[in-house]
Amino acid sequence: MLKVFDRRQLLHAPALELQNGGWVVHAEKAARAEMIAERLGGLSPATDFGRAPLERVHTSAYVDFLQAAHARWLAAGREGDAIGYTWPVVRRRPLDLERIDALLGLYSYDAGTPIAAGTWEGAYWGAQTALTALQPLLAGETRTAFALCRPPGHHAGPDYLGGYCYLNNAAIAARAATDAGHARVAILDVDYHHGNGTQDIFYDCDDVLFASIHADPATDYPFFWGHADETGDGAGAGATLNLPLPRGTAAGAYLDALTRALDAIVAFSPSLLVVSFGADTFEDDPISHFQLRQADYPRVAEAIAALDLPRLIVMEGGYAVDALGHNVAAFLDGFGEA
Ligand code: SP5
Ligand code: ZN
Repeated sequence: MLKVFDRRQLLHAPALELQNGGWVVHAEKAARAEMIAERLGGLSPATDFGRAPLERVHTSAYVDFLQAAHARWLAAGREGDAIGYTWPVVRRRPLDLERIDALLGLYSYDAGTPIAAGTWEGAYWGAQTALTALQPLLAGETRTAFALCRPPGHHAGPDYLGGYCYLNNAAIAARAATDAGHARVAILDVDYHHGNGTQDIFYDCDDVLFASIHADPATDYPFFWGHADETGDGAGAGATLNLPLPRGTAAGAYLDALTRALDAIVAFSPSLLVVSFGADTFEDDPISHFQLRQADYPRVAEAIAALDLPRLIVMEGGYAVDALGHNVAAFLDGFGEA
């Protein structure tokens, strides 16, 4: 199994996020990736595929913004991490605003996702990590590849950041796979949180299926997406499947939902699978409320492996830092490859 990790991702180091009315130490720490890398070993660095594959899922205006945002923040006389405080919500319209605060509002949807000095470089190499791990799958050289991406990606949409995510690593890889000739690609999202960015990117597409198992957005972030009645639009009608589960869900009900998601993937008949894997479904995760144990992760992986599709595993969330390396290793073990 090829495992890709690029240390330049560690340059992204946001300090604080707004949670429950106060500023707290940011949960998406560089130590997360370091713990996983240390536990796994045998990792390869990323190759540079440039900006073009990023712009197949994100608008070039958004990518330009992300690349320049922190410099604009400093130029406005600020210090520390760039973060918005005004969002356009329903009256959003195409105004040509220049001010950094307006741009931060325009291109983001939450206050948990600051742009720090190293964010562009970290996120850029996160996307390249996913693209690098995809290559041996495109070449038919392996069945399983793991992209140790950080920052995560599944909350980042066509033209917005949020949920600790800036560039949608899984979506970039999925689109690169269809561009390379895969007629249909499925994305299975098993992070605790709904992958709203991935859903938005492919909502009207018929060549990428998005299936997600996540905490019910009636109680959990990101609230405004991930409800069961969101099923896709236009040509993509029926190519989005949301399976929200209540807080407290443990392995039994989780694996039942997984069976439903896998059945939908089989019915779609893709030739490649991208798995957005978050270990924040773990019982001891500090910001999440499912009850999966470490021993459940190989069972989840075995069910996915039984589809017998080439699969790219892309790292998303998981905030119980001490257990994270072990949970990821347990998941990867379930694919039965060295
Ligand atoms: C990639 C990913 O997992 N992103 C998650 C972003 C979640 N951001 C908001 C989390 C709010 C959790 N509030 C619970 C506080 C517990 N003390
Ligand atoms: Zn998550």
